[in-house]
Amino acid sequence: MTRFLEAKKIYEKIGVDCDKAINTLKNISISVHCWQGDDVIGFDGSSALSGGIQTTGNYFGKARNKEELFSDIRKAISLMPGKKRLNLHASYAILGDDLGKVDRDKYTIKYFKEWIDFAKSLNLDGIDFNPTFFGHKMVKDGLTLSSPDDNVREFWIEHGKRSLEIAAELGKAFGKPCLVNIWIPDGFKDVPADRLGPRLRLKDSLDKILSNYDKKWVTVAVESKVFGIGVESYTVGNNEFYQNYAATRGICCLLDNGHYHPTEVVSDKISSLLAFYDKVALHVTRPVRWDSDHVVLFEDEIKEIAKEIVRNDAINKVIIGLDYFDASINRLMAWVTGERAIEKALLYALLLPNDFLKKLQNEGNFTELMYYQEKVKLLPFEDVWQEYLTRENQNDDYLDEIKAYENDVLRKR
Ligand code: RNT
Ligand code: ZN
Repeated sequence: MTRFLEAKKIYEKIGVDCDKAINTLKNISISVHCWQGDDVIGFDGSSALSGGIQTTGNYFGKARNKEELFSDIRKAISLMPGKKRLNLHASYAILGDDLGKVDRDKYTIKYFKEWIDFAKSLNLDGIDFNPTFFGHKMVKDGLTLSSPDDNVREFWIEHGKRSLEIAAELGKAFGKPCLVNIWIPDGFKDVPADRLGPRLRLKDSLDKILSNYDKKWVTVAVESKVFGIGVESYTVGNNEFYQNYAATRGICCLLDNGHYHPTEVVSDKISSLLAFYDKVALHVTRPVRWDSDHVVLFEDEIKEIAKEIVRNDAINKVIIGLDYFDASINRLMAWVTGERAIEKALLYALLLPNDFLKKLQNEGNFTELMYYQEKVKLLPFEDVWQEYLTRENQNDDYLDEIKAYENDVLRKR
């Protein structure tokens, strides 16, 4: 008997159907971020990251232009099992002759047409979109939408509006809503003298951006953060600000699991939001001390996040996106390993006897609950994972594939 068939029997004993789990997993769409390929630089003139986010390392072979990034994404996606969308930042506009002439407050769908064709050529399930409020000269004193300078705010409000227009076209192009996630870097290194002013200005700017957009094709989320590098003391868009903003404006929250205090966990926040919102968006990442953006690995918190999605019947409510950037290792290896880690976590969660465990909790049978929660950790998960990969025409040898690509392509850059 194959290892999978044996594993299937073992899972059956605790009431879990492995085929059902695999079939569910292959339809969960993961939004793959374009920005892992070039250290979040983009195509529209920026040369450095700013706003509390940073890539470290200078592993060779980084994508330097559209052709290289397309090639790298194509390769990385080919090694990722499951259904995928593409997550684009506005800074990846393909401006052509308009480079240096047309700024972010004037972007239109025409600068993203090639991305649509590219995503379609890869059979992706859609494109998500992010206005880029960083890496630009109109970030003044670290502020964008919360700036006291009217011109600065006005520029970024226009960028936000353009982004929603572009997103509506992206949504239509794939026949499903495009997620627009708003993250701004605004904050202060040291103790501010006025905490309320910037927040009131942010609230007003967001209201202006959202005053008119196509709700059929665009889903809007706001992403909070606790602090960033160089913005340690105060973040304008913190968790409380955005949760209240989203609740009162009928939009959704995006939880980035690197954006909270180290003992706070996103896995515990998902259900709180599900109690009030139809949709919750995620940025899946891995925080390490002060960094919020390490490559996702198959670790406890990612499993716990996946459990919350699966056991609360929230697969169609939670919009999953990836968000990490590592320049110290092969960038494709980072991309693929992170995507596979969330896929693994979802499969792991789908292979748990969730109803049975819930029942034990509701009966107050915490003794057995502990016993079973501990027991399920060692079930033959790997055999089911391998079977999933086989059915997705994948295998575990992506190291060799990436090494070959490194030698044939990256080394020559
Ligand atoms: C930054 C946020 C944000 C960015 C991307 C590039 O801390 O997590 O989501 O990482 O928009
Ligand atoms: Zn994020």
